[in-house]
Amino acid sequence: MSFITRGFSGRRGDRDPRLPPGQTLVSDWPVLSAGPTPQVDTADWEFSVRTENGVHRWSWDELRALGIEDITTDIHCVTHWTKLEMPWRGVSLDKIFATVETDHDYVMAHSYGGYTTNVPLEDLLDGKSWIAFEADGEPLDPEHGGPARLLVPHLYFWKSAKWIQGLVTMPSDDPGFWEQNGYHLHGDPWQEERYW
Ligand SMILES: Nc1nc2c(c(=O)[nH]1)N[C@H]1C(S)=C(S)[C@@H](COP(=O)(O)O)O[C@H]1N2
Ligand SMILES: [Mo]
Repeated sequence: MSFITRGFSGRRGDRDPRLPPGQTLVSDWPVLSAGPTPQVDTADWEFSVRTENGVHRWSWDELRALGIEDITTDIHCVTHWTKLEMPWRGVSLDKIFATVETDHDYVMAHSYGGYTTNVPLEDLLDGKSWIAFEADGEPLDPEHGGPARLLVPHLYFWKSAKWIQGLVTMPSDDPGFWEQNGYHLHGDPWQEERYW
């Protein structure tokens, strides 16, 4: 009896503290897409932010000229996989919002292909999110959201909209695609905000 108890608590003690509750480590990188992979050429690519005050637009080169950062972060999918210490490169949303004025507290992220997801603006600022275009030292594969995706690693990975096209600010926290289908409005993996 005591042998079993020790063995069990020993395994629990070995659990990686970077692993949120209910998550398991993976070393590969699963692909999860609700629809087909859109083909987006960087020559035609445009990123926009629309607020109650107007629209801001960036071409591929203009966005990258805002300043590219190296990021190393863990990612957590609501389907229970976590990938640790992934290297990414991208432009911080702080750089993008430096010239944007809004009184709205929420944004809807819109992707090429029609996917949407809602995020509070405060979860995108202060070094918490990026428009990412490289992962694992390579340009993002189209199936992983290339040429560019939103990266909000402190929330479940469904918030990291692949093939990002733009953000629209909102006065209220309206649900996006998965949120309308039962996923949590916020999605903090440490609070296990999976469904609602
Ligand atoms: N445009 C778009 N972005 C998306 C999705 C999607 O279906 N379409 N799926 C989300 C979900 S549920 C997850 S877990 C991650 C998966 O990203 P990956 O395929 O690169 O692992 O992308 C998120 N972003
Ligand atoms: Mo997901």
